[in-house]
Amino acid sequence: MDGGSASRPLRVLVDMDGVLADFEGALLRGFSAAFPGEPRVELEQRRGFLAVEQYRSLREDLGVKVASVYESPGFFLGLDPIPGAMEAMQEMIQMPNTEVFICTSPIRKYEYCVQEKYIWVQKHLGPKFVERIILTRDKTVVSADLLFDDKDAVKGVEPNPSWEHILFSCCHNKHLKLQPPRRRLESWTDDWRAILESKRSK
Ligand code: T3P
Ligand code: MG
Repeated sequence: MDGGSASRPLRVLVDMDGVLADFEGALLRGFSAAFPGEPRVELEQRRGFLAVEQYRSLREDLGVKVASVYESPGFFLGLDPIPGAMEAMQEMIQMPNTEVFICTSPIRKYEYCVQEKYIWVQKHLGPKFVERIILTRDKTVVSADLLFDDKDAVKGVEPNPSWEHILFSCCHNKHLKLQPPRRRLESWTDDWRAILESKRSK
């Protein structure tokens, strides 16, 4: 069912880092290149959303070192697309009765990150998606039906966000057991279309 012309369009928010753009892969590569002699956290060993905390737990000074990688100019621009993500977004934006937005947070040291996120979207998804960027440190105040996000707990000032958070699988969250009714999307080859349809029929 496509929702029909009388029904309200389905509004979908798609996170950027960890969902469209491979933050973790680039971080490990960047860290290894900048600090070749230092211990590193392989992707299979990643636990917890913030890489800086896991590196700090290895050795105090490694936190600052790993943060310097994603705070550097060119980091966010150089991220690889997550497999299947660009194709899924191009398909989603064409779907009838569907409104898709990219909903992403800048890092605190925003100088390069903000501009580079815009350029990345222009380069990999095109100008129509640049029009659809929502840049915010608080996703709970944005209204939508769905949010695909790799962060295990998306928190903010609104205790009851309008969207259902679908946890997008990423190295740091793969091991987490979700309490029902929470749902996951394992990858963009998994059935994201069925998740959209499940919200339309409600
Ligand atoms: P996004 O909202 O697109 O996932 O925190 C700011 C952005 O950087 C946010 O982007 C998430 C990403 N990020 C990580 O994915 N891991 C980290 O350890 C940090 C510091 C940021
Ligand atoms: Mg993310």
